[in-house]
Amino acid sequence: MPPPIQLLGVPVDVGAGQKGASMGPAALRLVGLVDTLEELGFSVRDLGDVTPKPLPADADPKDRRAQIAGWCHALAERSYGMMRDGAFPIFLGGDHSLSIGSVSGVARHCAEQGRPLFVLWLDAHGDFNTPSTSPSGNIHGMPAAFLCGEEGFDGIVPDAYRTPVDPTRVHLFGIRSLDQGERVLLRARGVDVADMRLIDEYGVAALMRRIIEKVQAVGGHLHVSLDIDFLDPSFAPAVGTAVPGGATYREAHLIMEMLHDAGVVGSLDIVELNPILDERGKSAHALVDLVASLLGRRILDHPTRSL
Ligand code: HAR
Ligand code: MN
Ligand code: MN
Ligand code: MN
Repeated sequence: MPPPIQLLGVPVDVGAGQKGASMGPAALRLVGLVDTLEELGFSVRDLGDVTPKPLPADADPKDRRAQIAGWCHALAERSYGMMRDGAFPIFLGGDHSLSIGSVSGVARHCAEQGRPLFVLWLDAHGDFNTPSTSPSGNIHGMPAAFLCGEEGFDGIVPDAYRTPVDPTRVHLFGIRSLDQGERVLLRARGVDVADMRLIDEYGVAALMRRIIEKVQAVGGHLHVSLDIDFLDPSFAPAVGTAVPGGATYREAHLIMEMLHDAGVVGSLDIVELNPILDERGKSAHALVDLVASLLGRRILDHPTRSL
């Protein structure tokens, strides 16, 4: 029996430079995410949207960091609960700051189970700034650094959820926009970065196979964090921080198909969809189709043969 799928919306957008990703969960539901998953044979429970923890009485209501701490406190607990339920959780964003909470919940569960956690970060950006290196101050440019245990994030999740991921088990993939501070830190920490230049040269299949084999070798749990700006903006334009030269439609699907066949993925974020920037819903549809490929939709009805 495949695990039941649980969906949780996280309509946060204060981590981004512009508003609108808060409508992402609604758009993903509207284009038929639940039906698509049910057609693949899954039992699906939509848990609705997470409610952020209220700000402390003395906090400035406009304090974006305090607001994100409110979201991520609530989300870390929900994420952990979904994992303990034995579900396959899908977090519907919302901007990428939500991964601070979602992955923290998954990480706590994996740590308790003694299961190595790997993270595949599909993104145009490194999201490896810290509060002291960030040129913009936008927290959606920082979550991967938080996950790897960088400093400057005190109190953003409850202490019981501060479970850093080994940076050598964090795989950034599709990267084509890095700030100088991120470059230095990524190299220093030994994070695995497949930038677009590497993808152009070797292709997504060879690079993904290496990651999959690493996870399989230790029976790990792979969390996939899919930022819509990983995709080329020509077919997924609904993003505030579009960067040209992204993954093609088929590259993205091949990644999802390979991950499905490998059976290593145990949790998923879908982030940064800003429906106000979409064109007739095509980005939202593209994301739902990718989730379908990750969860087993295939072109032929039998597993891919080797050559
Ligand atoms: N690197 C830039 C910054 O930190 C831009 C980050 C944009 N991030 C996202 N998520 N859209 O990947 O401000
Ligand atoms: Mn489990
Ligand atoms: Mn991005
Ligand atoms: Mn991102």
